[in-house]
Amino acid sequence: SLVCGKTHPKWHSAVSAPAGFHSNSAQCVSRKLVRNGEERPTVICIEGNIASGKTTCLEYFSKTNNIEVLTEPVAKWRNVRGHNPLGLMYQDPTRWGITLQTYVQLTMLDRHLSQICGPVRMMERSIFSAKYIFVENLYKSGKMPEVDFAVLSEWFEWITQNIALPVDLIVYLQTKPETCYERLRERCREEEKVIPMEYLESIHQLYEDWLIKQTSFKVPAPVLVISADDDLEKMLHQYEENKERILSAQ
Ligand code: D5M
Repeated sequence: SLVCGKTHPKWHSAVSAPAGFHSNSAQCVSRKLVRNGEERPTVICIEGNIASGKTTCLEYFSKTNNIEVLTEPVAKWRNVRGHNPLGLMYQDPTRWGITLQTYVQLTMLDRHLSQICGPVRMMERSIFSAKYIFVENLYKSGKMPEVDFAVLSEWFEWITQNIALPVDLIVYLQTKPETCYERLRERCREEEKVIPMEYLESIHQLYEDWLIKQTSFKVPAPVLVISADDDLEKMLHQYEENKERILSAQ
């Protein structure tokens, strides 16, 4: 079982690639870590502000062999048994923030623990940014009652202290909030029409404090920063240039 009392399970390193994969190309050379006889992939989390271009990055890497790409479960956040907690949170964050964040935490945990499908796993965001960026933002901006924040924090601490959620590399797509604002307008998602520039600025600042200054919360893995304000073509070029570095994350 993945739950193992108060301590993290111990991972034992081994050298070969997981069964079914060849270890002779850069994409495949990942550590094989064994816990209770199980293997685990190298885990890379793509982080960045709303509409920072994470999807483009994930699409690029999804074309590479042996990479399992896990997108954010946004569809679930927009429809849980006919309800739309994402939309509700944007309409009335004080009332519905805890509802969305409880569900985000569950669905992100599910992503982290989902069945292994290859030697490298690339995830869109993580349970860590959900808490350190989005929950923190709701609370700090006075939109989440203290009791809601306390309950979510207890859940988060229990999860991260009792369940191993290994991350080997964080790729931070660093953007100007203005760039995200433009991209957000372009993608035109109904719920997001109410997002003001200040919201993107707060999220940006929280990301910078966490991943660049590293002054706010524990950073679970080394950070690779990619400047992501450029247009699509230039971004694809940057991913190409950084590909080997990203995929050899250990
Ligand atoms: O984010 C997709 C949408 O989901 C966007 O409206 C931001 C929102 N989002 C993502 N994570 C959270 C959490 N944890 N709380 C509240 N809202 C969240 P995108 O950045 O486009 O992937």
